[in-house]
Amino acid sequence: MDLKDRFAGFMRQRTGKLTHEMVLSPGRFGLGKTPERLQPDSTTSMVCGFCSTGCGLKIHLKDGKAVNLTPDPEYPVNLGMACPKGWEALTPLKADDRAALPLLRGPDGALAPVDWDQALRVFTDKFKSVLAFHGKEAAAFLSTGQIPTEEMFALGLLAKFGMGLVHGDANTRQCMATSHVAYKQSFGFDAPPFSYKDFEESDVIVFFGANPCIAHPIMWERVMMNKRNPEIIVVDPRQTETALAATRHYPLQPKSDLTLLYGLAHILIREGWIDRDYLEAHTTGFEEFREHVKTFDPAAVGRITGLGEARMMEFAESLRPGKRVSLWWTMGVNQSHEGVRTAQAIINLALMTGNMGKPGTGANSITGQVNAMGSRLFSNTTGLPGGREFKDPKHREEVAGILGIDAGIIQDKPGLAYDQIIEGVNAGRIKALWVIATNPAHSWVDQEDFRRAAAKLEFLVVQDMYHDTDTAKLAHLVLPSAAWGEKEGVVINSERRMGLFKKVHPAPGQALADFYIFKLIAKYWGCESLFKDMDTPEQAFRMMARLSAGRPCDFTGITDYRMIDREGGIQWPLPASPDPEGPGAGTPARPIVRERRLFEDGRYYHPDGKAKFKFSPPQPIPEPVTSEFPFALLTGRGSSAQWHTNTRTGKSAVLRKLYPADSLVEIHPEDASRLKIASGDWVLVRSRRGQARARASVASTVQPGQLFMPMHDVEVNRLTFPSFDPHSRQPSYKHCAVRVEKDPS
Ligand SMILES: Nc1nc2c(c(=O)[nH]1)N[C@H]1C(S)=C(S)[C@@H](COP(=O)(O)OP(=O)(O)OC[C@H]3O[C@@H](n4cnc5c(=O)[nH]c(N)nc54)[C@H](O)[C@@H]3O)O[C@H]1N2
Ligand SMILES: Nc1nc2c(c(=O)[nH]1)N[C@H]1C(S)=C(S)[C@@H](COP(=O)(O)OP(=O)(O)OC[C@H]3O[C@@H](n4cnc5c(=O)[nH]c(N)nc54)[C@H](O)[C@@H]3O)O[C@H]1N2
Ligand code: SF4
Ligand SMILES: [Mo]
Repeated sequence: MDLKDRFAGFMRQRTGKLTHEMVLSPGRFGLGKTPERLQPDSTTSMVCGFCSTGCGLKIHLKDGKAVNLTPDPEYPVNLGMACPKGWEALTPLKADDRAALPLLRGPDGALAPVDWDQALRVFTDKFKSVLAFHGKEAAAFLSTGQIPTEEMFALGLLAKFGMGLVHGDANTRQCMATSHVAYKQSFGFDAPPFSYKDFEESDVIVFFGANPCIAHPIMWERVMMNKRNPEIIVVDPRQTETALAATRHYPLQPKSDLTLLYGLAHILIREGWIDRDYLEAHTTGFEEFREHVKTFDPAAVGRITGLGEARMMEFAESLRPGKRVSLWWTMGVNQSHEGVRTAQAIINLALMTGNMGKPGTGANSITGQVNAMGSRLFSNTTGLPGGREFKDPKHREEVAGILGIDAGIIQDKPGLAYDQIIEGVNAGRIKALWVIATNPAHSWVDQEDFRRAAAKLEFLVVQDMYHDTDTAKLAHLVLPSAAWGEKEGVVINSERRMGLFKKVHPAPGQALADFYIFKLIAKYWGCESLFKDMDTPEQAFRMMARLSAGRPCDFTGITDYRMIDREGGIQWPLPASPDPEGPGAGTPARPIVRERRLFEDGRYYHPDGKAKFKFSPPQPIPEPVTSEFPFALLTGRGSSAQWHTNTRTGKSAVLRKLYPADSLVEIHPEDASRLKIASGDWVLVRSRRGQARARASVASTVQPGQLFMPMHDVEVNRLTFPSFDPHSRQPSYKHCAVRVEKDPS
């Protein structure tokens, strides 16, 4: 009997065997059949649940269920546009393999449906016994940038303050850790300064390791709305869709960005193309930086990067003061063994040329997942809520005071990073792992390592909207969750805009919003008092607003969800009027404008109000190519219709038509002809760790000696090499040494 039949049987036998409380108040637990607060036949707006662009979508309801959607023409982000994933956002909700009931692995080794009561008892018993027998450090969680902020916040409270777990991290480590650390060290707070309007207001737009035509198509549309005839520069080893559409492409050698950026700084200083007044008034450390880049002469840098001296000069000249230059980066920078220093070298260029705080400027990290920014501010993993630090006693006191808990239960260190958690499992120190809204059995670098860890765990819980993801298949317990469209909460996009998820569709079976799963676990654990006054996501949102007071991300001026809805999303910060009794009480301290950038006053968040130059010498590539493994393998997004591990996008027949049926590897024609490989041939790509099978796509999009594979194929991370940025511990997914041959079979 397959799982679907077992579900049906279970539902017939045991309908209604929910926990007492859920039966009494189904609406509260996300079980209600009609969306709360919405008219059954109406149209409402909310943000898309895929990428960090955060487009507004109009959802059309019939009989209380979403039946269709159209992009929102009023929303300031997308102005009526959407990419294929946005248009198809409702389809993945209706898939057959939605997790509709908790599943528990039985003595026969198979997953079988159980009711919530049993699932929650097993969860708490197992975690409690692991902690009791092996200590507080023996259990951990891995979470996500893809659930609303209230859910991340609830998980952080529950896991760290309620269950007493020391270790918890998220897939944002794979994605945004580098930008987070880079901004914090350079600006004093993790604060992407831009607004999407800056795409339209620049004279020169530079993308470092970013492919927005595929990964952020609506941001690219905003670039296309620029009427200033901008120079669009793409720095990427590959000739991507974005590089083809740009005015200039610099196909540098993989991982030579840091050298390139220091070389550019060298030329700018040598030629006097810098903004001395800005440096003097708003930065520290420039003199040391000037010394540091002295040795990066353009001839040598031109050789190392493969760009040559003349193109270095041409590039530098584009950055000279007088024009509005905006510098953008994504995963080609973040996923590197020296990502933090590379991101900071981009920040340094913006500071040197005075390209900060003005229209069309900025050192701008584009985020990836819909709520990467929420996870950076409120997840309680690497930092305490509100961008605070675990190690700062004052911060611990503040958080404890607002939450009404004892500051003594807040640990004084952030806990292990993702790779260290996996290592802890493999070393036998971590015995129980709870995975929420991420699919590491596909996405984590070095799959062999992850698979070994999964096999070693005494207890693996996977909380997902599907019961058959690669990770869920390995779980001892699967907790079924409601998804985007089936629950409410706030997400924060790349330009710091808070947008709303709404409940416009019932969740399948007994799937619950993650928020309510966390609350139920708190109840079974015996720590529900943590959620005092937080019965709903909106009440949790108000608590988060209180925690943001006085922080750079202060959003105390946002009083409720309706305000976010009405304004078309709101960018942080938005502090409340300072006088709680005065005439402006409960209202924002300043007018809400549709698009707003940071640092217009030149004041940064370090105590001296200045931005810091951060730098260090470039380091060798961790796994260089050799005669045995002569190709550099690059990985990344393959098409605008695919989302990561494809659990959602793979469910749409429309999207499936928009991406290749088989996994592909791009190879340069010279290499292909030498290896007698033609387009469409099956080839084997091998690294020191494993092997992947894919069809060759022979094209000069990659340079000779390089291959590219989309990350959406589960085999890719059998190949990737686990090296990490020392400051952010973000994996360097974008470079490893491989060989390729025609598949003999
Ligand atoms: N369609 C779609 N959109 C998405 C996603 C998705 O899965 N599908 N995922 C979202 C998420 S979470 C993220 S993080 C973003 C990622 O968005 P992007 O970072 O734009 O996408 P990637 O393709 O991962 O990487 C960008 C580029 O980095 C280049 N690169 C590789 N090595 C180097 C290098 O050494 N130097 C430089 N300069 N470039 C290099 C690659 O060739 C690639 O073209 O996309 C988001 N949007
Ligand atoms: N080789 C290579 N590997 C990479 C990358 C790369 O460029 N190259 N990029 C990395 C990056 S930037 C990222 S962000 C990661 C992404 O990697 P993952 O996070 O593993 O990818 P997703 O497929 O988005 O996984 C999200 C999971 O959450 C589930 N889900 C969706 N909505 C909900 C919800 O509301 N609640 C719950 N509980 N579950 C939900 C989905 O079904 C899915 O199983 O991959 C990383 N891996
Ligand atoms: S660009 Fe991103 S947010 Fe906009 S519709 Fe596409 S996936 Fe959704
Ligand atoms: Mo990401």
